[in-house]
Amino acid sequence: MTFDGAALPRRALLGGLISLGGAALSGCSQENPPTYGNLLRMGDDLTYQAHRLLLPRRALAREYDHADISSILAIGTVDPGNAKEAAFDVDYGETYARLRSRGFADWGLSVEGKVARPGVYSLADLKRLPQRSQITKHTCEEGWAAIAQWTGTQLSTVLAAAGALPDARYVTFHAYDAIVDDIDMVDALHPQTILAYGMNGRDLPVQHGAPVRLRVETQLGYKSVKYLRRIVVTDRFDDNGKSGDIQNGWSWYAGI
Ligand SMILES: Nc1nc2c(c(=O)[nH]1)N[C@H]1C(S)=C(S)[C@@H](COP(=O)(O)O)O[C@H]1N2
Ligand SMILES: [Mo]
Repeated sequence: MTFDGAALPRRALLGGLISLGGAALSGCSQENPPTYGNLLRMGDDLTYQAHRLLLPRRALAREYDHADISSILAIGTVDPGNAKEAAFDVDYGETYARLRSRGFADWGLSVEGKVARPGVYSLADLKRLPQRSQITKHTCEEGWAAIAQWTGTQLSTVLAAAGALPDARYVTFHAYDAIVDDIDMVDALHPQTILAYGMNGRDLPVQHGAPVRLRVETQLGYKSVKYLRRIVVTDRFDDNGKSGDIQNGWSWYAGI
């Protein structure tokens, strides 16, 4: 058999290699999550090490057929322009409401930080880049899962267009509610990590993150940040304070 990591589902790989896990992990601790050493986040360590050591970096999350598409709940913020939302931000919320009232025609995604060509990408700019559609299962940490089709452009394409520098290690996503989250370069460059502007064949609806959200198919649902406003490429880990995973009691690495 030819071993093509990209064609093998992550679950099969993890299942098949699990017996190797103990031996491999005890000998190799060079790959630690950035939360390593934080006693409250020790759960990150084993999952991150297992995934980074055992999975080929491009192993794909399972993709489904159209017939498998199910109705998907909207969780967390469902309208960043509504002041009653838990994570409402006055300035960004008002800006979001204004952008939405104009059909997001003047929305733009700022790409900044460790990039040679920082800039702002309009929806039209993103739609001009090569498109990828994927039917995947969204798994929420609250215990539900649903299958949907997501259409967008690979984050790797945008990072290449912006000229991500060699010392880039993390990508941070800022949303129109107060949410901030980040992923490392392995997940950022994964072929199924996309900036999605379409869902089930239509424009991405407001409750699911309009106009553009992140889809990280290799991690639990909360890493797929909705309502994107700004992306920052960095060379060092930031816990993102009150807006980030750790102070909200979530694992930073939520690989599945
Ligand atoms: N900006 C932002 N992104 C977010 C959230 C949020 O509240 N705000 N909720 C997260 C959680 S917990 C989940 S499960 C998914 C839900 O996506 P959906 O609303 O499209 O189902 O979005 C994630 N991304
Ligand atoms: Mo979630």
